[in-house]
Amino acid sequence: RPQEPCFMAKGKNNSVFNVPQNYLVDKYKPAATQIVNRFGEDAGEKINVSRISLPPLGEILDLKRNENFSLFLPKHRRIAGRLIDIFLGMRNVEELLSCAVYARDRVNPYMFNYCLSVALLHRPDTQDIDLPSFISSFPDKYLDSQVLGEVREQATIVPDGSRTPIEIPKDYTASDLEEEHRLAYFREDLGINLHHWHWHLVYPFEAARAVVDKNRRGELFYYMHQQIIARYNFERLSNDLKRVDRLVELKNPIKEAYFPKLDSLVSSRAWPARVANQTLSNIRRETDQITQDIDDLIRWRDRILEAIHMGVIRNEQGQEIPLTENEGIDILGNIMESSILSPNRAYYGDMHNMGHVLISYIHDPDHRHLETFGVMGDSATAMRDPIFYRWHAFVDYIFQQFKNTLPTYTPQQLSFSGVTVQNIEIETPKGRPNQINTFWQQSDVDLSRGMDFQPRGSVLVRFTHLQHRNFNYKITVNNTGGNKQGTCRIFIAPKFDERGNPWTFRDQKNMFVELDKFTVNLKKGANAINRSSTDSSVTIPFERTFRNLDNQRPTGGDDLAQFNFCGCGWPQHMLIPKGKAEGYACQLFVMISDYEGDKINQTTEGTCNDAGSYCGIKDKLYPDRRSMGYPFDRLPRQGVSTLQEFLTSNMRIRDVNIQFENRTFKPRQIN
Ligand code: CUO
Repeated sequence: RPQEPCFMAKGKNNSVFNVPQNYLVDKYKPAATQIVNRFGEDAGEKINVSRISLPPLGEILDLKRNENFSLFLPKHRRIAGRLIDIFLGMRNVEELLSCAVYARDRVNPYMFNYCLSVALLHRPDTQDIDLPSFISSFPDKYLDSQVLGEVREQATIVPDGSRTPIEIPKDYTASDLEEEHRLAYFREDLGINLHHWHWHLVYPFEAARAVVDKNRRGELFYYMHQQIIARYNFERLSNDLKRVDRLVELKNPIKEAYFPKLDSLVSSRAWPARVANQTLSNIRRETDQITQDIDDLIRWRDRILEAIHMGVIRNEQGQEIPLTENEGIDILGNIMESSILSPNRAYYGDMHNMGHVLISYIHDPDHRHLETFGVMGDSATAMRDPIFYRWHAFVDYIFQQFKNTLPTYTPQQLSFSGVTVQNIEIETPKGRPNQINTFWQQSDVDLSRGMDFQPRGSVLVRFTHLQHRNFNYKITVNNTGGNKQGTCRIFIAPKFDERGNPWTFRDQKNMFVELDKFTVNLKKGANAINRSSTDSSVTIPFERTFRNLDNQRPTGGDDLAQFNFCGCGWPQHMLIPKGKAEGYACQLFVMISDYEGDKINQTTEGTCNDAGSYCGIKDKLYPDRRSMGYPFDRLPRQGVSTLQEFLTSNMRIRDVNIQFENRTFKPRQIN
């Protein structure tokens, strides 16, 4: 197809796009030929972009290119939804490419990246196209702005090949005077923040219904965030801090401060900070088309609590829908978040999202200072801020109120006839039995994709993160019956509370962190189950969290399909909480549940299927029929007050110790 003089943009493998001239934004048109020459010189592959009849972008362009983009803002959500629909509506990949190239230089870059990512994840014809790691597209959302300055400097001065990694200090957002800073390694972990971004990318709360309406997505919103709070509390106890206080009084000063030290490369502005003891205000920001009172949130909370205690919600038509034992939590998740699946957004509101918004505008509620939102306004950055956990502890508290109304599990429901877990052990090669070792590790990640400099070449940034030694679970199960299948569920929790006292079951159940879940085949007699910590159904491997497509692109087929969707998954390096230098007493819990009650009839092969616990499986049903968090998702039956009393013979606990060594191991290179 003949092409006019074209504009070129650099892609991977040094590729360039041949673009029809009318696709250029006006300011580049006079310089089209020079631009072609500049970018075309060392081009490897040339990709022709066809001319199509382009859809009007209209309101999508209201968000300027140098503004920040937040999915929590209703207006941004709405226009992002439009752009997603445009991308999804393209008839084939060729048209999608044309449309994306046309939109790229006009639309806000954060929004463009988000919408195109959602479209690529959901179009049937783009399943073999991989998404670049978000950190390499937008390093500014993850890294100290000073480091980005150094990256630019090094890229300009030092030739590729002679560059040395730029080290990010482990402590850069605060000092030890601030006790919350003890948790910075968790809150600011690159992998955790990437997981959270991906989770919300896979489970958007507003877009075409077919995109939003995934199996049990409301319940997964509850469970994935419940596990974040459980993990955070585990880390807090490991650092001699008490469990996080939920944000109850929305009108009282918020004692936690946070200074993110991030600069947006898109807006060339610093992300706003929050000083200690700031107070939320009603917000009224005309440019963002948002007016929201704190009292609205309080009203929504009370209506939701009323629905929980009445056991029914009222939909928009005024009909009552019962909150049932199995599906109630899914409805409630969609109401609380809220998503477009909420049966009555007008009445139950948009509580969790608006909490993010109110908090993120605490510093400029009426836009008089022309400031944008803080880190709580973006799912890529929200988990950095201590207030995220206080807000989500509050959200989780409401979910737990619902769970507390459900019938408790009876011993008959929990047990598995003829199956006894006889022994469980943790084994680390050359390590002590039932001890897990944690330490600091450094790793390098290449940031060159997200930085605008010439000539290119990799620039490595070296960061320090928590890590643990890989270990194995060794589980012995006796089966007095014939061949059968079970689901092995593995959790861990601290053995004692903040005061050093043993837990009551009703408190400890919320502390259990899921480590793994997998199907086992049991034969008659003794069965030895061996499982590596690296096979966890919760995590994705380090390389996938940080993948850089320039160098790590798989060759095709199943590898590529696996590689695609699945930036969602808890980072493997954060599987195990930090523990303590003197050792930290924990309880490992293993249950073999009856597969007949767990089974979902589907195949899970070929798709990204290895981090199902928190992320589900792409285009499939959630791979476990039980309530998420089972068996710790409900209050215990009458008469049970401790974990020991809760156990049936198909469950077992074992004391394990998490031994933290305050030593930093040298880097491995990611790409
Ligand atoms: Cu993931 Cu509040 O939902 O951030």
